[in-house]
Amino acid sequence: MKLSHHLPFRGLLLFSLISSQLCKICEISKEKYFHLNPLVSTIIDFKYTSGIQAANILLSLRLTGINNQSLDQQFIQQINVARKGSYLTSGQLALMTLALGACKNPNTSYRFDPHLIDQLEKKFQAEIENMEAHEGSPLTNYYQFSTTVLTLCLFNGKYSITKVSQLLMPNNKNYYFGGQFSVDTGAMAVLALSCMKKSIVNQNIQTDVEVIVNNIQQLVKKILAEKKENGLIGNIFSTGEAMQALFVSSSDDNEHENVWNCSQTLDTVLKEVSQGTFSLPIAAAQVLPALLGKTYLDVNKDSSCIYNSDKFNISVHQPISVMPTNGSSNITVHYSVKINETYSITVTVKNGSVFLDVMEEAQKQNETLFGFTVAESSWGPYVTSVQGLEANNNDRSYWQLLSEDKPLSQGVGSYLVHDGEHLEVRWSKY
Ligand code: B12
Repeated sequence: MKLSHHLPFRGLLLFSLISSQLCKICEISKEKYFHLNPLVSTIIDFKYTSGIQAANILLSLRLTGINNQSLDQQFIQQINVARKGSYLTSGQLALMTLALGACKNPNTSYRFDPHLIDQLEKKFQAEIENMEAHEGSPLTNYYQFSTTVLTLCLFNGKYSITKVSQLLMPNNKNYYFGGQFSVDTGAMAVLALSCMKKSIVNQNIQTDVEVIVNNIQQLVKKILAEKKENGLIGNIFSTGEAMQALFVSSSDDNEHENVWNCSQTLDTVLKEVSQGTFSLPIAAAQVLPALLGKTYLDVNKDSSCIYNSDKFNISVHQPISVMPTNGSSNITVHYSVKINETYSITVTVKNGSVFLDVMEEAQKQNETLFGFTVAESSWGPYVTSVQGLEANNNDRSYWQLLSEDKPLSQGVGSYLVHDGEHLEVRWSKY
């Protein structure tokens, strides 16, 4: 009796499992692999990486198999140093866990440490408690919360599926920054939810499937709504993870194929690769798996690492450079700090300068109005305060970067400024 009651459901689950294995993945063809060389060179130029960069990079190399044993060990060591060194946020620990557990290094001294999962369960709990105490705001953000859930799901850690399904509802405020849907955040949530769906199916659990599938479908709609005419999804830096989300969810959303032309997206990304857009190792690491048809759901702690770097003609000594060669002439740039009032200055900097150079020049000329601080992060320097006013996660405040009144898609350390441009740092809420 009990068995027959479960039969239609089992049929549905089986169908869902089979169709989820049939999901459409487009990847670049072997003849085009050489296009990836600049990306790979940037990624493995490990001397420039911090702990969290190392985690993103190792994860990317292990998923794609563009790796060798000595590189693998160097990155593991770097991550282990970072792990023990300082306080880690939930997302940082999750990314390190994903990277360290993505496959098995044959050297037994690099065995996966199961304590990572216990520690991550505590981080997950702390995120939940913060949301309960602070009107739904996590300690970090939903990108990190979703990465944490994804990791616990992949490594069989403890988390409440029901709670997470409710929290990852598509209308949640944490998917938005200043009213704008964050494609990166939505993509990470789709990956987490897709893993949860798969594990529910495997364990034959009935509850929550509908909510999870509905969340995936709605989030995918929001991601696809951010698709641009040239095929990018969100911006160039969110496109790789958005592709991963679309790969794993195509069985939950039949409209995919009509709405998304995967090869157009691939072509546009490859064009950007050739133009040096992915000059930061973390940016290169985040886009690489999708270009080779891989997703974070391919992490498998029980499989042996593949060392297949010979497939690519890797030139370790030629990472992409963003700095143009002509640094001798000067340009004039207008710069403003906006809190309630706007404080403006015009400065002269060398051609080829980045936003940070402009801020430094302005600070030199007037420390009171243009004094600022930055903190080093995996994406470069992050502006933490201007005029002594500090950004704060608890009240969702930050210093937004703009050019000609439009938000920038790069940080102060990367964005190349132009002659006559109007730059601004604006005290904002997200
Ligand atoms: C959450 C988030 C934010 C939050 C950060 C605060 C918070 N509550 O966590 C807010 C909304 C404030 C934010 C701001 C900005 N962000 Co943001 N952000 C993200 C997001 C979605 C997740 C970051 C994260 O938690 N990573 C995981 C953890 C484990 O890594 P982590 O290194 O410890 O994370 C920290 C840093 O990434 C830092 N951070 C977040 N954004 C940025 C951007 C830059 C340029 C730097 C240097 C650091 C930084 O904050 C994180 C939490 O402490 C990423 C998406 C992605 N793909 O990574 C975009 C992303 C990193 N952000 C981006 C950008 C462009 C910005 C802004 C420059 C936007 C703007 N026009 O002002 C500003 C930063 C301005 C400044 N003050 O320097 C880009 C960077 C692209 C690039 N090539 O540099 C990304 C990739 C999004 C995208 N696809 O465009 N961001």
